[in-house]
Amino acid sequence: MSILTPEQHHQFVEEGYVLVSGLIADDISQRGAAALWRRLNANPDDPTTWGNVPLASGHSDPDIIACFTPEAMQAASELAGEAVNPVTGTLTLNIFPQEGAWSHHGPHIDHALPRDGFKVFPRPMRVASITYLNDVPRHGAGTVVWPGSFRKIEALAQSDPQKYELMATLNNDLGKIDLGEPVELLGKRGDVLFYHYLTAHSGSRNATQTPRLALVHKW
Ligand SMILES: O=C(O)CCC(=O)C(=O)O
Repeated sequence: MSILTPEQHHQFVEEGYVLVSGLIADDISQRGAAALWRRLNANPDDPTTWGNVPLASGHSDPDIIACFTPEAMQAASELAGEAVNPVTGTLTLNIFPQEGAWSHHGPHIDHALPRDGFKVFPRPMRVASITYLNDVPRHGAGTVVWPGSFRKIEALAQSDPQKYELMATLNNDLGKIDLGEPVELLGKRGDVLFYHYLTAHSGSRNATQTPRLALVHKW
């Protein structure tokens, strides 16, 4: 039986992303968040402990890894089109409150660092996920996505497969196409965003007082 609804599958196919609300049970995401705070050596209730937390860090704490629940793994597998590998460690991206106005950082695609040399075809990953470990209000560092952008980016790649052999080259040329209007995704702890490997997306500034904690995992 499918864990995702036909509407959720449809959204992923049409728009290149889907935010699955409440995919992670509340007690599991709560324990995951508490474990991540411990691992970051910071206290959610004491902003004086937030200063030295790095933006990105890898973790394999059992309570964090437990957030990759059977339901989340099944959803990832459904969208990947094949069973995804079990998770033993994950990257976390934690965006603490920042001074100044909210903005996103501009669109990018993943796996596009020149030194990595990832190719566009065949796809270098099956599906990407971002699991939110706190509620993400407006301007609270929600992920920004460009709906349907994966089709336009794929068309650009196919327009000159030699030129666009590498993800890095394709990423550099995103400015050449009209990606349309972006959407700032808002959510709750336990929601999981899945997106297609060619979906343009961006992190965004955190203009609230609440840190945004998330697990970022790509299969
Ligand atoms: O932190 C976010 O919401 C976006 C993360 C991102 O852009 C990425 O993982 O490539």
